[in-house]
Amino acid sequence: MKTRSFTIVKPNAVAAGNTGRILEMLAAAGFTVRALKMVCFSRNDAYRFYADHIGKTFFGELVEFMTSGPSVVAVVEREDAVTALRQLVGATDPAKAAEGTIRRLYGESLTRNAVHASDSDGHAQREWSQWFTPDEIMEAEYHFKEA
Ligand code: 3AN
Repeated sequence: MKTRSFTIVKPNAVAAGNTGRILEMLAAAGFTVRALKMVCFSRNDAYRFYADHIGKTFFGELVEFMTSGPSVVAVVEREDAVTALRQLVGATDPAKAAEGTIRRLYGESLTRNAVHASDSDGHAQREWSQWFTPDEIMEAEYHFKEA
């Protein structure tokens, strides 16, 4: 069944000019983009998005990084989207990520690991809802109408 996941091209990958290459990898892996935009995480956004990590040793560094420049957020769709996206993205630590994964190619460190991929259907929905209203997510049935 086709499902959706949520991804972020993080500030290091955007700043390095890798957004296009990462979107190309998503398309090549069979993902359809349903919503896409460039955003700047505020500290409040970062605290909300990473609420589960508040208090961890790396949290301060994570907030500094995520607020350091623009990110690109997207809702993507495919068969078994959450699992397929996690596979394409690779392990959290780019040094341990499999050959050919996005983090292996474009990640620099545990924190500056180039992309985010939701870890469950429930989290995916919660995460994209932080950035997109239902109206901003294009449906498969959507057709452009004559003015
Ligand atoms: P993933 O994004 O692979 O699901 P999470 O959810 O465990 O990883 O962590 C969220 C984010 O926090 C990671 N994408 C990474 O940027 C950062 N992070 C996780 N673990 C560490 C760590 N040990 N040191 C520094 N940053 C970390």
